[in-house]
Amino acid sequence: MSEVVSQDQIAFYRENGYLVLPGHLPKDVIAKACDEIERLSAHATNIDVSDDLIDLEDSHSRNDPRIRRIKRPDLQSTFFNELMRSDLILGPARDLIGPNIRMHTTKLNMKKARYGAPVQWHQDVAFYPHTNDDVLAIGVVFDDVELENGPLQVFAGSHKGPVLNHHHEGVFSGSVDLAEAGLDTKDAVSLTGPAGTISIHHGRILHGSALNTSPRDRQILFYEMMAADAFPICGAMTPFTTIEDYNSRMLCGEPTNEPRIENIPIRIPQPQPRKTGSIYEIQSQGKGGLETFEQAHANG
Ligand SMILES: O=C(O)CCC(=O)C(=O)O
Repeated sequence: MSEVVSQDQIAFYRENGYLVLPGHLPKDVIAKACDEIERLSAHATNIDVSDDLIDLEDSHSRNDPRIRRIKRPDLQSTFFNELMRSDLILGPARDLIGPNIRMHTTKLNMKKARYGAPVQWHQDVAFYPHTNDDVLAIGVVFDDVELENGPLQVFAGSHKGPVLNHHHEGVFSGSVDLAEAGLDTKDAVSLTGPAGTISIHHGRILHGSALNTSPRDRQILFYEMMAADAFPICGAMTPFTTIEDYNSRMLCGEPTNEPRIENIPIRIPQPQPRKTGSIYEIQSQGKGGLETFEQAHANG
């Protein structure tokens, strides 16, 4: 018996590697989340460079604050921490990867109107390979998301394929060259929906999102998690200091020290690039770097 997701939806996720639950969050939760985003964003007016709390767009200044990402909202906000532990988020996750779940990380990608940064094509497990495939990310959108404001895009079914090359000139660059992989953006599915929609994507699905040149924001919060018996492979970008610290990231169910090992494709994200602060910084050191708003417009 599933909690939230129907058997058909579970079958869809297994086949395609993603699932969208439109309008999943109630309106009062969305309103509170927007207040929290505003509160956490205020910090940007006091900083010139990215720090542990906020990742800034290159064009940021204190007078014209431009936030690319609010880092670890679960640590900065009781509200976002409680939301992560609520049935609204864990119900669908349990339906897909079972009762014992550990958090990997959280992040709130802002993609603000007119300049919000793109995220190049990648697979999450290229950053953090684990011993089995029960790894997923839940994306919660706080704006109506349509084609124009940079929805998350996925290649349906790619979670069943290999982990693609995420290296550039011998160094991990966190991004895939679509042409090299024989893929075309036009074949990607855009995960759109009204504010409060959640998307769930498999750790191995190829995904990314475009620059937001529209007049509307697209703020998305990712809760990344895995089955408790999925353990990071040596070399993964998963912080692992002690088993106590690792187990403190349990979201529900019981931890284990018996990893479940599956015969799945794996690549190790090593050697690491010079700057590793966020996916944006990692990808900016790859082929072509990150396209900025100005470059996109210069290119028409
Ligand atoms: O914000 C997005 O559209 C995608 C973000 C993403 O895939 C990531 O941060 O790993």
